[in-house]
Amino acid sequence: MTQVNDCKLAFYQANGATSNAIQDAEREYLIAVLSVSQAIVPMSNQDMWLKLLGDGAYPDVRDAFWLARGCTGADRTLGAELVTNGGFDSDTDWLKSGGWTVGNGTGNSDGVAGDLFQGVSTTQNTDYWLTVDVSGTFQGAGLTVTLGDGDLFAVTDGAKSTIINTGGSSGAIFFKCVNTNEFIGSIDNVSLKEIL
Ligand SMILES: [Ca+2]
Repeated sequence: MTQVNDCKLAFYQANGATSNAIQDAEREYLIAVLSVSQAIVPMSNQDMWLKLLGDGAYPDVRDAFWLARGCTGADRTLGAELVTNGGFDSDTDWLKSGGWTVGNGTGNSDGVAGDLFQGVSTTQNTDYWLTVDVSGTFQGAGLTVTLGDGDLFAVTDGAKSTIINTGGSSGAIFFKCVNTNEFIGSIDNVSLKEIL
């Protein structure tokens, strides 16, 4: 049994996947939000599954973990906010390509392939705590996020928090609809802080 901050590894299975598609993880983990001394009660929430991606279509993907329910940044020591206008209060600060727009207080993708991004002051090979609210429909790789040239995450609906690493580059944070209609929806309340 492995403790991860306030969570436990509660369940593990190899899912018999036959491809390295990003939505088809080769190994899956379930993290239960309880202390070590408590019994483990797995929750029937897809967000609790941690999917370890293979080295197929996304060879630079390492461990893509979405932690939900209780695994928040509150138990971490975090640096200053690095994202400007993470609430999309105005159509400023974010750069857009393809079908991305900023309006109605959110960043919005109409499904045309492209990126929503901004430069952030980060350090190479460093972990950051990313949170974002996501709402929309997903196909293929769905909405993906990158920081520098490091981790790439597939994002699904809901309020998301995760560790993201810059890899060998410092620089921008990207929200991507890589191919047509992979993400149609909106994001809001983007936050990125260094894990100190
Ligand atoms: Ca907003």
